[in-house]
Amino acid sequence: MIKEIIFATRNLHKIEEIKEILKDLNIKIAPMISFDKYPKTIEDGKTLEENAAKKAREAAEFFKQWTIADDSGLEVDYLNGAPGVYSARYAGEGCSYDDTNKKLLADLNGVAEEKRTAKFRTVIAISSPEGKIYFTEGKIFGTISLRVAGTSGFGYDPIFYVPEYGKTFSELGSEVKNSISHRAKALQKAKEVLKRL
Ligand code: ITT
Repeated sequence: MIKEIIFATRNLHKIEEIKEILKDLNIKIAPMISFDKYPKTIEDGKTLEENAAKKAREAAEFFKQWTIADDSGLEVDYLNGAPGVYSARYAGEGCSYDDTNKKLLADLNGVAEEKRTAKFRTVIAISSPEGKIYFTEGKIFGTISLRVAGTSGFGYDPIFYVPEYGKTFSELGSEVKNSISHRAKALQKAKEVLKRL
């Protein structure tokens, strides 16, 4: 099994989550410091798969190392799957998490609770140093809450409501989120791939 892997992300919350979820695997997640001189990947793919593969492959070829990347999105049924692959910049380039949450709540203003169904999807791409890609995927179904609730996590966590628990991801906290989330499911599958490499 490989001993070390670079996680090609600039999102510190994702680093925390992946370290927690992969902690029982004897594999070092390379520190973000190595990315200081590394140019940001342009996420211009039309799908989560395209963007995840691009992030992983560019870093793998640059560092000549095994690399893992995550591309995630929130797909809201009432909005025909938006924001999806555009989740990070839903309220415009450089927008904050607060901006995207406000925009989504405004777009769903007046929409009844039963029509606010949504899912989070994560695609993980693992790239060999030569650019061969292995994909895994994870999903979680929920609804968009009527207002923000809770403080933990990041992104859409304060408005993503998980019916089985009666709470948003932010209210659930990282331990529960990391046991049921889209990213957790994709990473559990990625773990099986990593064990075989
Ligand atoms: P990297 O590309 O550097 O990994 P990013 O934050 O840009 O980091 P994505 O391209 O996957 O990540 O963007 C997806 C956006 O979806 C992200 O900015 C958040 O707004 C949201 N998102 C992703 N995972 C999430 C999660 O677990 N909880 C809440 N929001 C999430």
